[in-house]
Amino acid sequence: MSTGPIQCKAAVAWKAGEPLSIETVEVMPPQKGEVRIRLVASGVCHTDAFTLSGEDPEGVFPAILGHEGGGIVESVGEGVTSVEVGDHVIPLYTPECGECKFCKSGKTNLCQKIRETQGKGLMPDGTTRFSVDGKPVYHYMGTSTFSEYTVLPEIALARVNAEAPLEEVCLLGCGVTTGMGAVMNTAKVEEGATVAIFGLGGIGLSAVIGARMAGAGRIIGIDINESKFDLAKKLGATECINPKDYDKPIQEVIVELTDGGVDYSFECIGNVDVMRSALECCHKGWGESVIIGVAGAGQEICTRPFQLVTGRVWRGTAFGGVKGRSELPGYVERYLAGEIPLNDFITHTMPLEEINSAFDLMHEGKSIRSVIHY
Ligand code: NAD
Ligand code: AHE
Ligand code: ZN
Ligand code: ZN
Repeated sequence: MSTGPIQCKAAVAWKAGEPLSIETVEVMPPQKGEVRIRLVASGVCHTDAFTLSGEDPEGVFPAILGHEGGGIVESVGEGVTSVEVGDHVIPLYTPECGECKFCKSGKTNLCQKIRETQGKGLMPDGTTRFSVDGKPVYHYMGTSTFSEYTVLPEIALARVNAEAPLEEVCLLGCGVTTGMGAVMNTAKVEEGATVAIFGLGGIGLSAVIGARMAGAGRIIGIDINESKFDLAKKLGATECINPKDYDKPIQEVIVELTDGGVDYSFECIGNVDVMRSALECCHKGWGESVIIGVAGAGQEICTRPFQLVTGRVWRGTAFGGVKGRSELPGYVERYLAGEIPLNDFITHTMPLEEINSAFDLMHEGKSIRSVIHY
């Protein structure tokens, strides 16, 4: 049963563009249909940096960022039946209510039951569970994992096997599931296919894993930071190229390398110019490009419509098309079976007090994933 408010440490983003500040926050008990969890670990994803930068049209401040967490249920609100105190859970920024038009469609993982309030940094009842010295602090992506405790709607929690270390499977809360799912669910890459993956960070490297699992014949990794190439090759990339090594557009280089273009491409950066390259390196008649990267307010993609008229397809994906409550526990089982090398992604670990160094390492191109241990 739920208890009273908890005082704990959290990293608060007071303003866009400023470092996070470690504060004592008050976390209210879970209300009807809600669950309070104690975070054990949280990865730092580029989307956290994107929102902190001020580029996110949905960014509200002050807020507690973080959406790649793993935790243990501390208390449950009225009516909660699907999880209980002590359960190991992964927060879901894409919830799964099972009842809304989207959930019932069988065509998408984008449950919309609480999307409106989530995008405003609020719980479904339109209020926040966080405050500092009585001043309300917003939620982020419905998860706010950069806190020792957070509150989520029950529909935004995946209950997972307690044998899995939360310090590793937290990465399944966003990055690794997104990249693998984009390849396997969104594009449905088939055996023997030629694949190009733009951006070899946490998302792109997970797409490499997905492409290897799908049996792709050629997996071409593209990045301007060559320090990413060794791990990309270890995980399954058959070749890696740096656009800076060529004096012509990278799409032309890839079309030449692949006898007309790739079957599938994935943009894992959030750069609208690279999104264009990713589409245009696809094979005429059938090549499909999937946008994973998130671009800032006011940014737009463009290409000649002729690219689509002649058979290329442009798609996008969120959380790799994965339905969190029903499908994420299976990813954890695949990790436990040794199929998903999460440890390869964790280049740095640190306590919450050092969270700003995780953002520095990301911007310097030195990390794949930093994981905060609480
Ligand atoms: P990251 O910073 O770890 O990796 C980005 C990589 O792109 C880096 O290796 C960087 O060197 C490379 N890069 C940058 N500019 C480049 C260029 N011009 N050409 C080639 N490579 C370039 O980021 P991440 O955590 O892997 O996230 C990647 C993107 O995916 C971000 O935009 C993030 O917001 C987005 N994302 C989307 C979803 C989703 O559900 N759609 C989920 C998670 C992350
Ligand atoms: N708020 C941004 C969009 C951000 C965005 O696209 N987020 C992805 C997940 S990124 C995880 O690292 C997502 O799930 N999108 C679907 C959704 O409903 O938000 C903006 O541009 O407004
Ligand atoms: Zn993310
Ligand atoms: Zn739903």
